Amino acid sequence: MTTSNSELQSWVDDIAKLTQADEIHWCDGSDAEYRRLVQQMLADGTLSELNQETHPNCYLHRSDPSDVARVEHLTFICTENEEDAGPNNHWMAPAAAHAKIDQLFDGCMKGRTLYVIPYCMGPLESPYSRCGVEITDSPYVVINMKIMTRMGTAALQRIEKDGTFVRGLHSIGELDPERRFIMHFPAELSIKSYGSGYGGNALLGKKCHALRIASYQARTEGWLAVHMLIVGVENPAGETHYLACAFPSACGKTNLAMLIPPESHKGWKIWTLGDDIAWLQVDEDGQLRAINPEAGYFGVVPGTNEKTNRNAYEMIRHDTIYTNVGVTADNQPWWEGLTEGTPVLDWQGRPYDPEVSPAAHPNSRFTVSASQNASYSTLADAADGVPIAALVFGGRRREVAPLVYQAKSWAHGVLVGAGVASETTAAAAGEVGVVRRDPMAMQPFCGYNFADYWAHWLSFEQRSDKLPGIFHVNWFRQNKDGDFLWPGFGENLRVLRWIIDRCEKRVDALATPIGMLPAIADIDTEGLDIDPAVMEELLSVDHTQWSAEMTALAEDFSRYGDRLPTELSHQLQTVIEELAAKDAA
Ligand code: OXD
Ligand code: MN
Repeated sequence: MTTSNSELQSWVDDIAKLTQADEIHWCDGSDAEYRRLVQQMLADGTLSELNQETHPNCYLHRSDPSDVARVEHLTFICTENEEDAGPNNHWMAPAAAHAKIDQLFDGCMKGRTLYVIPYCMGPLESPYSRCGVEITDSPYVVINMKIMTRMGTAALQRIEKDGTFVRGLHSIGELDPERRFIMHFPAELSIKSYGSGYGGNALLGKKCHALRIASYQARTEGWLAVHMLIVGVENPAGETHYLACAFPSACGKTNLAMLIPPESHKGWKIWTLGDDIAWLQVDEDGQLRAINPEAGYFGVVPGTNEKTNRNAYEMIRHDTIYTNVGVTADNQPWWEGLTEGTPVLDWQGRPYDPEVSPAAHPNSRFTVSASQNASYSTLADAADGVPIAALVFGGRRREVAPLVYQAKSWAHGVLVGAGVASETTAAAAGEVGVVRRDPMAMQPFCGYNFADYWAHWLSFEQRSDKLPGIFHVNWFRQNKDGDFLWPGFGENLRVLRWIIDRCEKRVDALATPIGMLPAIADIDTEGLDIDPAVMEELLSVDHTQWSAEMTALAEDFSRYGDRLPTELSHQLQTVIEELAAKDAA
């Protein structure tokens, strides 16, 4: 008997039998275990050493070239009723899904070690945290989970105390894209993932547990799992406000979480609590609080440099696992966007030829402990999380969305979140600038019908009269020539300051049909070389474009039929009517 939790013990026994694993290893999460696995992977070629002088304890993993990203078309939510998964998910009936995937697991660990990874999502002592156990045959998954979660003996002790855990079964299988599935069984709090070693498909604590399964569990338990960074903004007087911000991918979430205040903002400090996922709870005083369920960052490498994200650039110079980057002649990691060094090998280990491939895969990743970040907040370990002053949604929009606006109410804020959309970037060939709807930045991650998710969000208004303000930002407005209107990066602090001033009722705003906008004078542009006419453009609301935007949103909502909350339709209708009334006036 390896655990006093008999359900866990018998599940591990059953899986060992099904997969016919050679050996079973219960992970204790120790540094010695990590080092042992690294040595084993260096010996079998799963990892290679990077330059240990310039990058101590940094390793490179090259994944199978067919296995470099999340696979949304192979990701399923398996609920008894298809409508419960909603039009936002791929669905399979649970019995059919189990049958299909168990057949793949049958005998798949012959000759391999089965690792049992007990992990805790969130601080070990927090009532808001939830635990899981991942079974995997991939040591790469074990070492990544060690960085990304609180993993090992302490987590197992908590599981034995709580008596419950999310079950995640994973095998890399043959890494055959034809034999690859990521299945979620929300009612059973379980996940089965086969055929991929890629982070989002294989590190089951992250997207599978902390977003898809947690969003479902949170609905029954009265909290929210969201795709949001958590950041603290400290002013020169020492007051800190915490914001949770949701953005689709390629919108600079990690950069915002680690923002470096510009020269003009002496005395301001930014504290990172999380860069990807937040779990939100209302406390007994009605205050919304957030924890980051993760303990590390699994971030996109290309583009990271001293200018775009100095904190990230520095934190990945040691004790980091790199996946799918290029290397220089002296074995340093190299990626597009680095200002020094020359790659000699690309991410597949081939001689670098820019005609053939970028040096680093565009989705190459770093895995690093959050504590290595210079702006890391120790409150990321606080059992009661941090109080949230504002929730911020955003997208990449060349036009339409102003630099910042505030929702008129909580319910209107849910509409603002449900309306999040973002333009695809140059990385997606042939589709540059195409607007994709990504409600709450959760399109690939909501474990149930979005209509029910929005209803759950709306229900919070009945739970508290102290909910935070909801805002929308857009750092990506462009002029007709395609130049960005707003400088972005550290200067985004100026916009966060307006948001905080609104929360503290220190500044007025202008009411418009789409929400409350800043007066131009209320965004501090001191020291910025920005024309007042540009600020005017950044803070304008084009009624024709907005009417079209609301029509597109109504069309998207129509997919949800009767399940769409009446309150959400009402909020949308109000914006449409106010836009029409202004036009008529
Ligand atoms: C991520 C993602 O990796 O959102 O965080 O895809
Ligand atoms: Mn993410």
